[in-house]
Amino acid sequence: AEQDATGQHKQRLLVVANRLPVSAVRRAEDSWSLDISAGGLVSALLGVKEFETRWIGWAGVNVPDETGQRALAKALAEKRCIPVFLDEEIVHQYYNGYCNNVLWPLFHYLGLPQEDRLATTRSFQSQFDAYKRANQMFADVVSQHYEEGDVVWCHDYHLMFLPKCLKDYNHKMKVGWFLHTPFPSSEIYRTLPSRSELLRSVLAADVVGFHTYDYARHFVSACTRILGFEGTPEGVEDQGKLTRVAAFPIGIDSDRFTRALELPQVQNHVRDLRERFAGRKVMLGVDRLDMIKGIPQKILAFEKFLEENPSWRDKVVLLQIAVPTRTDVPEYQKLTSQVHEIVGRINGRFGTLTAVPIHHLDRSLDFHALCALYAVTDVALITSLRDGMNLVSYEFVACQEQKKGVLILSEFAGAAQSLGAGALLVNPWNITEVANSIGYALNMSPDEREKRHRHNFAHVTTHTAQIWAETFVSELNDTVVEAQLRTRQ
Ligand code: ADQ
Repeated sequence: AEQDATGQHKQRLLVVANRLPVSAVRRAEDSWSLDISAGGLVSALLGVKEFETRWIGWAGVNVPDETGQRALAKALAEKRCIPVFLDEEIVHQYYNGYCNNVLWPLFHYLGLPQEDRLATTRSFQSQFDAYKRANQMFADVVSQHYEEGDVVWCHDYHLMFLPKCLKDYNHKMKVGWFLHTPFPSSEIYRTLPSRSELLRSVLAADVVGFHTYDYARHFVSACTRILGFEGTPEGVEDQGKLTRVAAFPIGIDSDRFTRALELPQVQNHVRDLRERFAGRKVMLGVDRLDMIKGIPQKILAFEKFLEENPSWRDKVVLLQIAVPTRTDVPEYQKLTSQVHEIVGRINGRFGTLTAVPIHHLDRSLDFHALCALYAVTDVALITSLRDGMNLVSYEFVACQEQKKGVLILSEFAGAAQSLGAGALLVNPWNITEVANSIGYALNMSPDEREKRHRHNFAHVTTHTAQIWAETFVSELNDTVVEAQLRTRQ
């Protein structure tokens, strides 16, 4: 085990998430090559220096044979990762089914699947059974590796059943759970057939965290209305047992972005992009291609702006970078063709022989290209219909020290609560309002841009991912586990 500066053994933090932060490619029967993804959680947890971190999760590949499993586990161990092996049927029912077809849309206010969407993956009940089985498999792996004194941090809507499984295994285990999506109003949440069982399981954790105070409040009211438990300023109480519920807004590793902007290859990218779009203002959208991101609504608002402002038509370009995700879910395939159709129509309508108003890319960009794009952007357009936080808005702000561009941000993204004073907030469903905001942003005075940017930049550089992780983990570590309290009395 690692030691800290005073030579003491560091406490271990077991981070459990559906996906490990690696992508694994099989090279031979017993050999794998691994690529660690540098984004989000990984850089957040690099900041938590007083703990030795271990990752537990699914590697994203089906490995049916034992030789392959053993080889993968060995390769992952070098990266401090521990695999949970899920077979194809479980992935279909648990991941594609219950997680992405039931919980994801419900938590983003899109409601439960109707019959036709459900039919492709059988019933709620069989999906929920698979969800519980999968969560139990995660719990089995955690318990095999758990040592007394470890702190366990469970992530996201995939693992709502995990806190209970872990406490059943060992009630002394310190367990935290954090939700990266919104938690919806209890009026939406209570349509979920397995609503009580999931709430009870989450409440088995010692600390339950959300991005915003609103999500925490929605969760507490779901517990009071559905389970009849008591909501207190500290959290949720049932027969003297308190589960701490609080807001822990995530951030980004802003230094990673500001440092990247100084690299020669990023500056070359910046120069190329400036030349490419000389004489035009650049508007940017970067999203996973997901219905919650409001991409069709955004493009329609841009169309309305062009329609009403002919003088801008050859002076502005919208770059929409949309990385496809969950491509085997039919809803996502439908969204892709819908977006292509709208973009094609608008480019046909307003394009010329030499230029089109919308560049739409269906792919992800590497980190350096992304930083360069953020840096040359005049107006970022983020129109999520619902979004837990939205880190793209933070990344854009981090890269704008020179340009001081404008952020147009959906009021339904968690980030609206932290960047609201600097951004232009919009209701993404109101196409007219978004079109007007585009006009306002493009014409904004340098003074106003500077003032708005200062506010956002100060927030993004002080509320970092590292501070988020540290705050959550230290709050968790400071909780006195109920069982310990009882034994002391
Ligand atoms: P996401 O829905 O994935 O995350 P977001 O917070 O914006 O949304 O993070 C996306 C990340 O992927 C960003 O780091 C971004 O740079 C990257 N990305 C997106 N599109 C890309 C592209 N085309 N090319 C390259 N990179 C791209 C979920 C929740 C959010 C919450 C986060 C963290 O839905 O609301 O903020 O988790 O908790």
